[in-house]
Amino acid sequence: MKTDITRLLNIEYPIIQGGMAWVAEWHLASAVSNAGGLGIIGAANAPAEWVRDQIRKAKEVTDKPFGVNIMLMSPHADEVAKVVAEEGVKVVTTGAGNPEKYMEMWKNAGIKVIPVVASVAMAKRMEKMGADAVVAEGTESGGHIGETTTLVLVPQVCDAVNIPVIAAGGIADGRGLAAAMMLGAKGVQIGTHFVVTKESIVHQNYKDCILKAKDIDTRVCGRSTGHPVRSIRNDMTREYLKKEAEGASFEELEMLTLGGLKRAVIDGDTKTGSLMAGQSAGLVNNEYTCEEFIKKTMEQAEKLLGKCDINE
Ligand code: TUI
Repeated sequence: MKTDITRLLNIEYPIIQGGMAWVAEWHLASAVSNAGGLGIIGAANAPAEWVRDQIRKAKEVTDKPFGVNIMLMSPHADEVAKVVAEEGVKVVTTGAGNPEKYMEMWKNAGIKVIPVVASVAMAKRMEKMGADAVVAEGTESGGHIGETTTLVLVPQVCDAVNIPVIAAGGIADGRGLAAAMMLGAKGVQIGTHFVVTKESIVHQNYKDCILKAKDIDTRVCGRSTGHPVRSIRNDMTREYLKKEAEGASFEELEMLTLGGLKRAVIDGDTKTGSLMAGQSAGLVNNEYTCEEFIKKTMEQAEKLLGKCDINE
């Protein structure tokens, strides 16, 4: 399936992997790229030299394009922004903020820039600033989220901008991909399903929580602090939401989530860890390789779309 996104990014399938903190490292990113999607290394809060090392490791095992996600709240964002330009990364996605100040440097380095947005206003602003595409991410997503659902955000963003739109949030199979295309998207970003793939280095306990999760098993913590984060419900989310309802301070709440993602991903601590995942966790029931998952998703989507290439 060729779309504006496969052509823009020089990839086979219009599937890009979410830039998930701790999860999206070089093993996963290179596996997704080798399977014909766009793998992404998630810089999250990591230092710039860690990101440089990850980029070099990915280059050793794939000659396909891959990207780096820059989490704009990171204290290292300025240095990471320079590293991606120095290392000749082909695509940058950004999250949790406004990447305007880096745009000129990235464009001069020939990087395709794809900000993740959660609103129409931000999508329009990014187009004006020279973005090559946007990811419109609905509130169904895991991790740091906006308020609007994918079903209503994606068509509104498609109406508002002329650059290609990639849909994200709640997409975990070919039905989601086909539906996103019907809303006007030219591709999808998938996070949660990639967490449980065979190539993902995430602790098995975390994978099992996603595999077992049902439709109603995620919670959003941190609405009161302005940084809402979706994860699978556990002791940590229960405690957090209780404290949040009681009006606990930002510092007190932060104590509960500090280091929580590392506890989940590396230590497999499913009680106090931050098991970030989207509402699509209820749709994720199998541990495929990245290649199996991408092939299965494409086959299902193409069947549903009647094998007609609606984006031609
Ligand atoms: O960034 C994400 N998802 C994330 S980042 C993250 S890292 C983290 N780690 C530990 C605790 C908390 C966070 C985990 N998940 N998704 C992309 C995204 N970007 N969603 C929403 C936005 C967004 C929000 C506001 C994009 C732009 C924006 O604009 C703000 C502005 O400056 O106008």
